[in-house]
Amino acid sequence: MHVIGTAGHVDHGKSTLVHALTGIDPDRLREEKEREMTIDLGFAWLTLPDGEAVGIVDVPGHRDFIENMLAGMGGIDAALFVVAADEGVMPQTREHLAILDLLGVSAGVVALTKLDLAESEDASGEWVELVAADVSETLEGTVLESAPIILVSARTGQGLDALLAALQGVLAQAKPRPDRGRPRLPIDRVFTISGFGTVVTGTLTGGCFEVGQEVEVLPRGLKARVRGLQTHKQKVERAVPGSRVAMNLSGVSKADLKRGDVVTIPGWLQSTVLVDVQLRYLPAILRPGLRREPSGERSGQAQRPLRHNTQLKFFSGAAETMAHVRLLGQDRLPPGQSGWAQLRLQEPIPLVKGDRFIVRIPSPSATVGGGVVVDPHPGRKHRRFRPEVLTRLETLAQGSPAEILLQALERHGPISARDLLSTSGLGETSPEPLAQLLDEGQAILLGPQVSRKQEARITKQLASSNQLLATRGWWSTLVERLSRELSTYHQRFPLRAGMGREALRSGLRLEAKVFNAALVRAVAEGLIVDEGATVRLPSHAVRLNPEQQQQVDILLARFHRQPYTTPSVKESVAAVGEEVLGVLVARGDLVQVSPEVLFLPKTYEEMVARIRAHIKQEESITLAQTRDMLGTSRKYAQGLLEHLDEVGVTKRVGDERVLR
Ligand SMILES: Nc1nc2c(ncn2[C@@H]2O[C@H](COP(=O)(O)OP(=O)(O)O)[C@@H](O)[C@H]2O)c(=O)[nH]1
Ligand SMILES: [Mg+2]
Repeated sequence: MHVIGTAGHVDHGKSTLVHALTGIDPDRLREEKEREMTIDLGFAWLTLPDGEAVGIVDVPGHRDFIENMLAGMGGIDAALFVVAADEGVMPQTREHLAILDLLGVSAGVVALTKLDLAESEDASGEWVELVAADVSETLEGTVLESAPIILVSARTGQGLDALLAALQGVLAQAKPRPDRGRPRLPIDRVFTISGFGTVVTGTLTGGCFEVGQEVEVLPRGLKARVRGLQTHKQKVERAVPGSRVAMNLSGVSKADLKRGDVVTIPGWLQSTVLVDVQLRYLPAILRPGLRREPSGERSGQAQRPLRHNTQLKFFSGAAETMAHVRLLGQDRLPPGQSGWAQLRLQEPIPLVKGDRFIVRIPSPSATVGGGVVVDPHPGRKHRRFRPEVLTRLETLAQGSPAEILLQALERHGPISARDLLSTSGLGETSPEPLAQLLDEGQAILLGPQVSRKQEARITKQLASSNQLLATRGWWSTLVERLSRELSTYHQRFPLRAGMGREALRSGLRLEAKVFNAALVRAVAEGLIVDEGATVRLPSHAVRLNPEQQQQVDILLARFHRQPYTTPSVKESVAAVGEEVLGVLVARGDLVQVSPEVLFLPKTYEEMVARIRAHIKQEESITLAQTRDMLGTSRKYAQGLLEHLDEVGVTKRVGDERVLR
């Protein structure tokens, strides 16, 4: 699943476009309706042509509400960057673009909207061409540099299909949000619903939540329980990363919670007030209200260098607080440059290494920079000019070997340990990071199951082996797909013991090597049962319905009445159907000795014993002797004897059978 965020100047048609694409009006507040302007975040969703459901966060464009906009940007996978074709690039076009750039939202589509208006003013289309060229130039050197530009009108519907196709295209490129088993839901709304109680919403990253689960809300560390989950107004048992989630919480009241708090699982995430960051300072203050000069000069004002000890407003996830900036290694950070800094936050915020943030000057408010959290818990105030402090930050920013490995594993999907180590550039000589990933459960081994302790111990051999590894997220997705495939199959074919391996493999679209290894682990974990040629869910058992059972009872009664001259296969099929007869044979309720002949197992065993005994005494038996001894006909006796030859009990010598 993915989430898209809108961006762009006020009144450029973002909300109207979202409405046209989704049928949902994202402006939900009364004040928004009255002022015809988005003030706070709005939410909608749509289904792409390929069937993927995508959440949309619609943000306000007005300069007074940039901070509300920031609360909606955390966790988005792609931007729907809107520029009105009649007006072109405006101040918040630039400011929102700078924010997307600082947050690293690299997937996006540009919608040049209000095409109908632009064309009614200039039918030649030259104006629109000029605006498009200007937009491309504005995007140069930013994360959206290569984003497709689509001409649309929300009013006439022109270009909307092309826009959807383009969104689908960029999302297909965006890698899915990883499941690291560490879910975080930064709260962007809190409300109550009568009869349900407290509900929070947000964009989920890092892991899944399940109904019934115990959760913790940071920074206050409140304990709560998940009473219900929804994605796009649909109830779900499990919410997945990269989706919009509404979570009904018990154990906390609305008054306990606010925008910016983070819902997570207990025991791993801690709030912090001291953070080491890599800070990028924008080249120019994106001061609101400045128009683009006719000469082509970029809007904005030359910025003064950022001084040590400056107070800035800090935004990350959906949270905001004041931050005191301590520059490390320099006294001033020149415009357009990056540097190390230690931020002291006024209020604690739960942050994780790699989190992005934005900083703004408070008054007159404007976005001045942003960056990446390098160490959320440095523990103490750094000496500002110590080389070892800076070296440590540089190393941290590059990522630990385990992080590099995990990223490579996320990119590649299941891969052998040896190939993983070599593609990530770490080499077989350093199996420790691999052991760490296995220890933490971030990576798992496919193939025979081993305990975590063993996993760590065998890492050394593993580092040079072909044993396949996968991320925990890949595995849990696979487990879900596996059980979905099998349960669909069991529903369709309730009388079959299981699903053929090959059919399952092609349903899962896995290469044989990965499939086989994954199946071994799934069997070992008891997720599926291996029936030889087929596999099934542990819960699946072949069950006859009452009508089928009745037909079976009647048929078996006939077998009991005439055990040696039994109903033929043809008659049996006529009585219960081919599938049910297959079940009876598979279960051993009947033994099939030839294409025509079936016996009850008791009769079969008795006949075999009598034939054996006869041969033991007389050295051999003929077809006629068998027929007479069993009081049956030639057809049955022949079927039985040929079957016994085949399974190796007897051997034919001329017209007689002897024991093998
Ligand atoms: N003619 C025309 N008007 C549009 C179009 N899209 C939006 N508008 C109008 O432009 C105004 C601002 O739109 P809105 O969606 O609120 O802009 P936002 O501030 O970017 O969300 C509204 O009056 C819309 O009806 C369009 O494609 N064509
Ligand atoms: Mg709007």
